[in-house]
Amino acid sequence: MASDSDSTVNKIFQYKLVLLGESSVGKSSLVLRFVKGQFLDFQESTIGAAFLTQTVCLNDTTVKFEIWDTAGQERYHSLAPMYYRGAQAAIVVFDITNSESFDKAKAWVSELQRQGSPNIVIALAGNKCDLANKRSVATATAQAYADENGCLFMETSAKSNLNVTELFVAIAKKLPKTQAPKQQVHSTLSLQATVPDEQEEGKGCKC
Ligand SMILES: Nc1nc2c(ncn2[C@@H]2O[C@H](COP(=O)(O)OP(=O)(O)O)[C@@H](O)[C@H]2O)c(=O)[nH]1
Ligand SMILES: [Mg+2]
Repeated sequence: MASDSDSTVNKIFQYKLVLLGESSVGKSSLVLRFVKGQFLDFQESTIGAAFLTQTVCLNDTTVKFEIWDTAGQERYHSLAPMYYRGAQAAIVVFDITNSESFDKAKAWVSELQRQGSPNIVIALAGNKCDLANKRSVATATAQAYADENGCLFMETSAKSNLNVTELFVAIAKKLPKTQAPKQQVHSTLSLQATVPDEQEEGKGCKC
């Protein structure tokens, strides 16, 4: 009989993750890269928020992310608490070529620390690191800020697919696995979730 420790049994944990950060830093592009493996040079700006899901497989657990990709414009700021409320994880994105976007990211981290879930896992992503020749935020500066504030930190590029899956996997590993597993399935079964039409489901597990 299969037991919890049986290697054929896979526990699924589900978490709400929100992306925050100034407009145009690449939030939607990071999600598109992670969920669909695509990149668009002319990514349409997000209106309100978009919802997508994707799963990652760790050794003996599967982590399903319910991803809320928010619009970065200031006029939508008052809506943000709706999306980060109850989120167990957040990715706060800035653009390494834009130091104002780093200031804005710091403001989001403070807001999450004050008003987000008590044990929220926050990851700071310095995106567009393919544009290193236009860099205006030093890696060491962002890393030091992340360390001081207990955040994960990675430099990413949605364009050249650098550290995108790695970022989500690092978050998946850091999230507490204490909630009741959503369900247990044998690993030979395909992990097909049913989602309403307007939601986007990532194709396949990012294993
Ligand atoms: N060079 C480069 N451009 C990027 C990257 N990520 C996003 N972009 C571009 O930056 C612009 C804004 O991206 P978008 O994902 O809409 O940003 P959002 O407003 O934060 O969701 C788009 O033109 C993207 O193609 C990246 O990693 N490198
Ligand atoms: Mg967007």
